Amino acid sequence: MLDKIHIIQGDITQIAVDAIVNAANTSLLGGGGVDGAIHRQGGPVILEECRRIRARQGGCNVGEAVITTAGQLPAKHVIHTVGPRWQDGLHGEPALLDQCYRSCFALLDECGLTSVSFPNISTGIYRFPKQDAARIALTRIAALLAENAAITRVNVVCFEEQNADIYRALLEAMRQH
Ligand code: AR6
Repeated sequence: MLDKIHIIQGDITQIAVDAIVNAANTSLLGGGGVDGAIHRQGGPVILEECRRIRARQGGCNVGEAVITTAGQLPAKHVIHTVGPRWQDGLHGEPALLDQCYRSCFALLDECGLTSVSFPNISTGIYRFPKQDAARIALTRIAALLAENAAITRVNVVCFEEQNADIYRALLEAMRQH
């Protein structure tokens, strides 16, 4: 399973996969960080679809996920999930971050998608501690891969070198066990 996980340092918008995950907010109307990059590169069609989803269900709750087209991106779909904003760790932030990964995998399964790229959800503007976020992400991704044999590739795309180092070290430690 762990051999299906690839740590990549770079820009998630440039990689062709079935779905890239966006670290969105509950409004689904765009923002800064990776959300801004995805909407900028993908074009207005993504926002149009987000608006339709918003009209139907009133945005997206923290820990949940919705799927749209990927517009002009090389990926086929964008899965928008909303990570928790870090307060002090006592407001359910770890469980909510874990739930983001579960929600994304549920959509991959539902839509029959087999390859996905994740950004480091919540670790930018939402300030989730990077090491903790990486542990939660990799533990959950490994567990979900064990349950879903159809997924052939999971990229964890780190924009920052520091995150890439954290993820590589953690994945190596998981391989040793
Ligand atoms: N490719 C991959 N990762 C990226 C890219 C990129 N092109 N750009 C930034 N990152 P953030 P959050 C990394 O702030 O913390 C938005 O305004 C970044 O270095 O994008 O979940 C939303 O609308 C960091 O490691 O998302 C929300 O309001 C990671 O992506 C809020 O920010 C996540 O950082 C969500 O905050």
